[in-house]
Amino acid sequence: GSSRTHEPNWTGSTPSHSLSQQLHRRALSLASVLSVSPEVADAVARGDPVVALESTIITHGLPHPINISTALALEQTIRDVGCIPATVAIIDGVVRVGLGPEDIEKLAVLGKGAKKTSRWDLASVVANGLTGSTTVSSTSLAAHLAGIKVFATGGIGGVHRGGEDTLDISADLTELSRTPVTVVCAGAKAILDIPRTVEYLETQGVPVLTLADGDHPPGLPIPVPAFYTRDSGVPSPTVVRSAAEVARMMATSAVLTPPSGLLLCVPIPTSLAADTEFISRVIDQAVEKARNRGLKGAEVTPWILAEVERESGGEAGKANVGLVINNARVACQVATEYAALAR
Ligand code: PSU
Ligand code: MN
Repeated sequence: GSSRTHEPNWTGSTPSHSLSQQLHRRALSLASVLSVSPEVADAVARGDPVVALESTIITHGLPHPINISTALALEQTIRDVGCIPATVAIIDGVVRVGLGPEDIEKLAVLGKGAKKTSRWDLASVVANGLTGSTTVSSTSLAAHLAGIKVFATGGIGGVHRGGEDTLDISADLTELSRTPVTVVCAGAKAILDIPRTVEYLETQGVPVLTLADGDHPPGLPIPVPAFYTRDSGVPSPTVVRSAAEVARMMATSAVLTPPSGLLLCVPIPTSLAADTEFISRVIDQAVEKARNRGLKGAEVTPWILAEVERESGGEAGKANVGLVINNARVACQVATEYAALAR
């Protein structure tokens, strides 16, 4: 006969506990769903530079067997400059940060048999004990939970062409606005609407930085790069000239504009870049085909990427592998500068 608010009693055995206390007692510990490899955990604890890597590029982004060689080469590139790589994936219902070569090979062989997993379906894949690859959004999230500040990938997701009607906007963009990790990429592929992608990042308060390199013609404005090519036609909102400058912005953003991350775009080196007219034609045709097939949701990006690879006759694949390695090197420089600042 008390006047206290009625609360459901889940177990019938703990009537004195509030619902929130019961939920809390039943909650999983983070450690039971997220496992950080000892090597990565030690490096993070010491404040040494660690660079996270995603796994959707392994399962959905690149064909077998260059997905294996690229994933292993990425890790080696990071080690060669004295940093620790942390490839992220979900293996049998556990988010793993820091994979061994056997896990990488398993994912590479699974390919599209692994579930491409963003923040959206992360809890469902884990709760069901499945194996999945992580996109930029879920990799950033896992990296942050593990204490990692920098993440290297090829291209990020963005606003799809026609996104003003479909609202197909990658979860990568909103993740950047709520997770303090710097994502190093070569821009967004021109399969996307790059001007709207940059607009959306502005709305979400995500700094968009482009690294100026020696390949830029002097005197011209620096554009946001477009993955296979160096110029999307969109001027970069911010231009940076060194990894140290990026590290200072990360430190500033951490205190002034939390919890947002930063997007660092690294233009593809001129020697690897695809011919703009050729690749635009291939991309336009692939996007049109995807539209005619009525593709929706998570399958859109991998389907278009595979079509571009196929139709470009090797041109796209060559660019792809080279630029991811280049991005990993820049990510190491940023992670090293940030680690030095934080000491
Ligand atoms: N863009 C690429 N290569 C990729 C991807 C995007 O050039 O491999 C992958 C990344 O994992 C990215 C994801 O996070 O696709 C975005 O998918 P969606 O558009 O469904 O959000
Ligand atoms: Mn989408």
